[in-house]
Amino acid sequence: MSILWQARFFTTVNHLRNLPDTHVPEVAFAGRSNAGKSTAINLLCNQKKLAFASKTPGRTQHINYFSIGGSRVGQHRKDETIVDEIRALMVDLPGYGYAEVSGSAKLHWQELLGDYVRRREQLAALILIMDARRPFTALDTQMLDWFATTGKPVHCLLTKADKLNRNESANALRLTHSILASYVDSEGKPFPYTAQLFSSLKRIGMEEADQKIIELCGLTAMASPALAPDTADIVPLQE
Ligand SMILES: Nc1nc2c(ncn2[C@@H]2O[C@H](COP(=O)(O)OP(=O)(O)O)[C@@H](O)[C@H]2O)c(=O)[nH]1
Ligand SMILES: [Mg+2]
Repeated sequence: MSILWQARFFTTVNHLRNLPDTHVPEVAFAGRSNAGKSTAINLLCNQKKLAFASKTPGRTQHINYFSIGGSRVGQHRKDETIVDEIRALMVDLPGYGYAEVSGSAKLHWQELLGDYVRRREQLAALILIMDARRPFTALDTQMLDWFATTGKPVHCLLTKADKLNRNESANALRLTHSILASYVDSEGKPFPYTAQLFSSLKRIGMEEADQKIIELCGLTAMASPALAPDTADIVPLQE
């Protein structure tokens, strides 16, 4: 059981000015619409309908917040004592690149996404969801370029890996690593960017994604106390 299974709906936001006044780390999920973002969030949180998954892409034009830790937050989110118990937030960003969204609405959302990822201080990391068959479309690159200005970590989930054979999967991952490695800071140091293969259908990469998200949310110690080194077992060497 993962701490992500505790995730519950927190709030929906339509404008940046309405972003919650919370102070816990948030990890945002971004990706082209239809890349498999909602399905991945639902699977990782072990809930069927937490994030809205749809065969009609582009319909979820809101920023949806899910909280981890804290009870009854959905019903009592004005109550500060309860908001204080929240440990982290998962943020489901609107999918980009949906062809049938009108020009002005598309622009509104592109700008909102760009502003959010560049300016939101609480944002600790980005999970970039890309179809493993076509990673780094122009809009994915734009998202990464925006976020790169912050120097914060990115973890890429190459989804629908079940559609690729072993060789194709390895190539997709290699391509992704080489593109990520091209992001360096002013001293030439690589950014903290990682990537993995993922499939909601075949449950490929679940454990790795779970651990990575928990780590990026700053919840590692709390989530897996059993994995902490047991110092009692370390016997000093005798001379
Ligand atoms: N084969 C396969 N299909 C998937 C996978 N994840 C999602 N899908 C399908 O891709 C479509 C879009 O998924 P959705 O999660 O709504 O994408 P979103 O727009 O990024 O939130 C749906 O028809 C899903 O059933 C996967 O891992 N493998
Ligand atoms: Mg979705």
